[in-house]
Amino acid sequence: MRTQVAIVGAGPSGLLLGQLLHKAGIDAVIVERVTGDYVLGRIRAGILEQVCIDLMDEAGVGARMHKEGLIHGGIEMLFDGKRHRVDMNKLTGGKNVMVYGQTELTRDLMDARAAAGLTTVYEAQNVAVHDFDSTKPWVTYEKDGQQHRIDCDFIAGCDGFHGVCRASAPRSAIKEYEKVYPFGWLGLLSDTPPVNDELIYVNSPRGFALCSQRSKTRSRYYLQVPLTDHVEDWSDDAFWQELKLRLDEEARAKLVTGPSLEKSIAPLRSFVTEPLRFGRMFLAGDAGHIVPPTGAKGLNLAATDVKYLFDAIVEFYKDKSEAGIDDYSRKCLARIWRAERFSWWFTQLMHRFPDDGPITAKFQSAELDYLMNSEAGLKTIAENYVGLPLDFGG
Ligand code: FAS
Ligand code: PHB
Repeated sequence: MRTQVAIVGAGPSGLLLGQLLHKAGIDAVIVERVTGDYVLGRIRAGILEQVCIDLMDEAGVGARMHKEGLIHGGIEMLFDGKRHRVDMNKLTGGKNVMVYGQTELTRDLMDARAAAGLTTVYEAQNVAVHDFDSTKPWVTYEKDGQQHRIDCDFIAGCDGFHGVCRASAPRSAIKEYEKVYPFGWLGLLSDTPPVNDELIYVNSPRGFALCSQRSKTRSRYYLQVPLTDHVEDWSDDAFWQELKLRLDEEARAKLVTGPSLEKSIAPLRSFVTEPLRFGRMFLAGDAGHIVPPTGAKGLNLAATDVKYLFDAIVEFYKDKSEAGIDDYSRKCLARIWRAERFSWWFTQLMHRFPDDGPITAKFQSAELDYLMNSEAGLKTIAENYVGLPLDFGG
């Protein structure tokens, strides 16, 4: 098989890139390790920044997102028993975020790809990438006992943190930065009305909690849990009891509990690969970086990588210029490190670290108190949470 761009991974990064390329008349094939249902079954991000919303519109798949997505102009912070609202819309001159689950965004992209009759090979086994340091890279995979080869001009490594593309880059050419956090997030999805109109980020003596949502009838909650915990250790009742202990009186009274539709524990890490380009192979999304989900940046960072890669590939074919692909890594990393820094800072501020003494909790209280009572403090949270402008810092 021959194509212009071979995309490894059919998560949001791969599907969004494939859809944008299709709209620009550039041919791409996606190879994915698991089934489409398995991809949809992974419950992940919930918050879209404007840059992600705009990209979905540019890809021509934004209709349901605009119909069902919920616009949020603020978030609430709960600490020392008191709630404070961060009015992001006012503090950023009118910017908002949208609540629209990654599952739904992925479904919209999958449906559009299928409707256009584009090739996505699911359950592709032993995917391998070859000769990406030449101008004639190729990808191989096995399916139904047959070995297949895809000759291409570019390989887009959209295969997530555990993918094959980053692992295939020469070790001498890659530098990896990593910080693993000493706790995880236990997430629960339920068909219950959200406890609050907007998200509530909680720093409680028992640990971090987050009250999020997917719609007016579907809620997503998270609890900070020790890394030694297993999801089977947590019954639904135990989850709801612990969440109540971390909330304030008002939220406790309003909380509607119900059976979990999904429950999982996600580890937290900060991770960045430098560079993101290896000849004709480009890493995008979680294949190149991971953030702790505290700042709701993971999916949104993936979207900006895809935008930069898409623009570079279009420029290559339309203008016969390699300027975009030569600048891809630098452009992505500038934005990635800013989001990594915010996600790390917000995680340090809102979680209880097992090795920290009681004084750290006092530092956190003092910092949160300062931030909530300072225009500059509120603004720094707001402008990072809604997403820094693409041209930030020039
Ligand atoms: P993905 O990991 O989503 O997709 C990569 C795809 O590549 C997968 O479908 C995988 O099956 C496939 N693949 C892997 N290896 C392959 C191979 N060798 N061959 C072919 N295909 C291969 N972000 C938030 O903003 N908020 C959250 O709450 C949040 N929660 C998360 C929870 C978990 C457990 C994880 C892992 C991530 C979470 N994230 C969250 C981040 C998440 O949303 C990612 O940013 C987003 O999925 C990135 O999308 P992709 O880059 O497409 O990577
Ligand atoms: C979610 O709804 O899954 C979500 C929202 C905000 C975050 C992380 C996850 O910071």
